Order: sequence, then structure tokens, then C-alpha cells
Amino acid sequence: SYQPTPADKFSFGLWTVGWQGRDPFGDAARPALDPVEAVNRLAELGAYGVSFHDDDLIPFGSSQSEREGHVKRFRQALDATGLKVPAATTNLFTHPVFKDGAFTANDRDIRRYALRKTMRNIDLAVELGATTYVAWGGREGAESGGAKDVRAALDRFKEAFDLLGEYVTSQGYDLRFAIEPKPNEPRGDILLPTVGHALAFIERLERPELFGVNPEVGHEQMAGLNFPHGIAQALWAGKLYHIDLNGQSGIKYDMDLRFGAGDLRAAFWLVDLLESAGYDGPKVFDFKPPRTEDFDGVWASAAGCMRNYLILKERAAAFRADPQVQEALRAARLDQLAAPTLNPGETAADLLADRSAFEDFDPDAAAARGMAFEALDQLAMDHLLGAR
Ligand code: 3MF
Ligand code: MG
Ligand code: MG
Ligand code: MG
Repeated sequence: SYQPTPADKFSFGLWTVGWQGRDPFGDAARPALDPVEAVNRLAELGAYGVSFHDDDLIPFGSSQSEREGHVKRFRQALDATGLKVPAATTNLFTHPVFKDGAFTANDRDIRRYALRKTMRNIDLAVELGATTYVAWGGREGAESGGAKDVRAALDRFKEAFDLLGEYVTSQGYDLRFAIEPKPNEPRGDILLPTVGHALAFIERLERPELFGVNPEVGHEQMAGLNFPHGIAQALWAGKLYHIDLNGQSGIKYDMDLRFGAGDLRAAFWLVDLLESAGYDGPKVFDFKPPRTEDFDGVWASAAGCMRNYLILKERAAAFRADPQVQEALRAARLDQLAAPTLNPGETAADLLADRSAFEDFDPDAAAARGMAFEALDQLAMDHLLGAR
């Protein structure tokens, strides 16, 4: 059945079902959603978790006693429903103080404020049981060349993450960071625009083991990239700490469609990859129910995210189990790709001495071999479309 249960580890951001539909051209199209109502409804739908930005839970500028009240109600709803908080994050983009960025704002006092805002919410995240802290630097970027010294900004970015890594270590927190790349929107160009940029940046940090990535389907697709390929590299590097699932149709604004909408074939290969790799972190839907919808539509959209994942999981498993697919995979020589290019212990000298590798190798004969990829892909299409 396609009925999700907490064992599926599906999670939602409060800001997703709670999105009121404000966009650059239009006002809110739905009323605010009480976080407690979100927790109750998500639990009913079969979700495992919920995550939040500080300001989703505690409106910006709340007093200390208001803050405690919001946290208390939320915690009660979590306890009553059993919903978990696998991750949390900081809003470093809505208030205009962050118009030129947070950790990389040109203004030093704003950078210090952003660090304090983050540390405060890290304390709350840990209190609520989160083990992942997501960092999306939506305002870290520029619209014009002279406005940002990118090398200096990367120094400041590193400084911020090094400080935060030091903070969670000294506090003894069981918390890892997941950096979320995005190429643009809301800034003209955002720093750490893709999974690859983020992976390279992480290796320059003082405690790289505390940092991984939180790739989002639509963000990589906005850059025209193959999302499953990016995820495969993150897995290969041991850096897939978290994932934001949604749908996107090509290179345009950040659509945040429900998972399965948009590029369905990429969604199929993504689920196939996550399931065959044994990814066991939370699968987080970071989508926006379109502003055409009322609350019935919001919950239909949320349920659709999970249902589509489970349908694709079933289809991917059927694809892998199909003997004709296994035959097609052999015909396409995936087994050869999995085998090392060198023999055990073989050295460069051994390779040079192997005449079959070069002198006696017939490139024209090798070039004449078909790869049989089309038949394999059609089998995948048949499984995806339910035609097998
Ligand atoms: C924006 C996003 C963000 C991040 C969030 C951290 C508002 O395109 O995807 O959502 O996901 O800030 O998880
Ligand atoms: Mg998005
Ligand atoms: Mg997004
Ligand atoms: Mg996201």
C-alpha cells in the first residue's frame, strides 16, 4: 500500500505546509497555519518528523516569555503525536537586516548577529532532539560584481562554520551540519551554488566531519544539473546528511512543486538511488503547495509527496527485481563498470607490459560494440509507467 508510516522517515518543514502563498507579485493567499495544527495533521498523514526555522516557530522579535510559550505548545504537540524533530535551521533571509547576507554580509555587526541568532536556535534544536542542523545561505550572494569580494566572503563563510563547529563540539551536542546549495533566488547569484561547490568548500573547514550537504531537487535542476548524479557524488563522499525532496520543471524560478511533479524521470532515478544506497536519514519534503490551493489542497499536496515517493519506491524495486532488467544491465556492462580497471596489485609497469591493453587492443572493434542503453532505459520507462 502507499500509506506512509513513521518507519518511512518522511519529514516536512513547518514553512512548507505553512506557506501562505506570498510571492514577488502577490499577497498571502492562505491564512497562517498554527505549528501545532501542522504537527497534528502531518502526524495523521503518516509523517515521521517536522523541522523548522527559528522564526517559523517563534515569530521574529518575540519576547522571552512569548518564546517559551511557543516552544511549550510545540513540544506538547510533539509529545502527543510522537512526531520527531530530525532537523532544524535558521531563518537568515526574511528580515531585511539580511538583505546583503548573514554569515557573509559586508557589514560585520550583521555577521555577528547572524551567528548569535544561529547559536540560539541550535540550542533549541538540540533540546528538541534534532541531530542535523541545516544551513541554507539564501542571501549569501550578490547581484553585481563589485558588491561582493567572493574570496573574502568565502573566508567569512568558513569562519562562521568553523565557529559553529567549535560551538557544538564544546557544548557536547550530537549535531551535524548540512549545507544546502542553491544557484540563485533570492540573490542574483548565491555562494555555494551547487552540491559540488559545497562539497569542495566543506573540505576546507576545520572540522569537515561535522559538515555534509542538504541537496534540494529543484535547486540543482535550476542549474540544469542531473540531481541523482549530484546525490550519487554526495553519497560517494559520505556527505549526504539530509535531503530536500520536491519537484521542478526545468531551468526557471524555484517551483517547489510536490515531490513527483516536475521531472518525474529524475524522481524515479533518485528514489532508485536512495533506496539501493540504503540512505537512512530523514526524507524531507521542501515543497510549496501552490497558492491556488486552500487547506484541503495543502494536505492533498503533502500526502501526494509521500504517496509519490512510495509509488516510485515500489516501481524502482520492481525494476531492479525484473530478470529482464538484470539481463539488460549485464548487456549494458554495468557489472564491468563495478570491477576495478586494474588487476589486484597491478602496477603501472605491469599495465605497460600488458600488450592486450594497447598493442593488441583493437579500438575499432571496441568502438563497434553497441552499449544497449536504449533497451535498458525503455525497461525503466515501462516500470515507471506501470506498463510491466
Ligand atoms: C529555499 C529553501 C529553504 C531551505 C530552508 C532550510 C526556505 O529555496 O529551500 O527553504 O530549505 O531554509 O532547510
Ligand atoms: Mg526549492
Ligand atoms: Mg527551496
Ligand atoms: Mg530546501
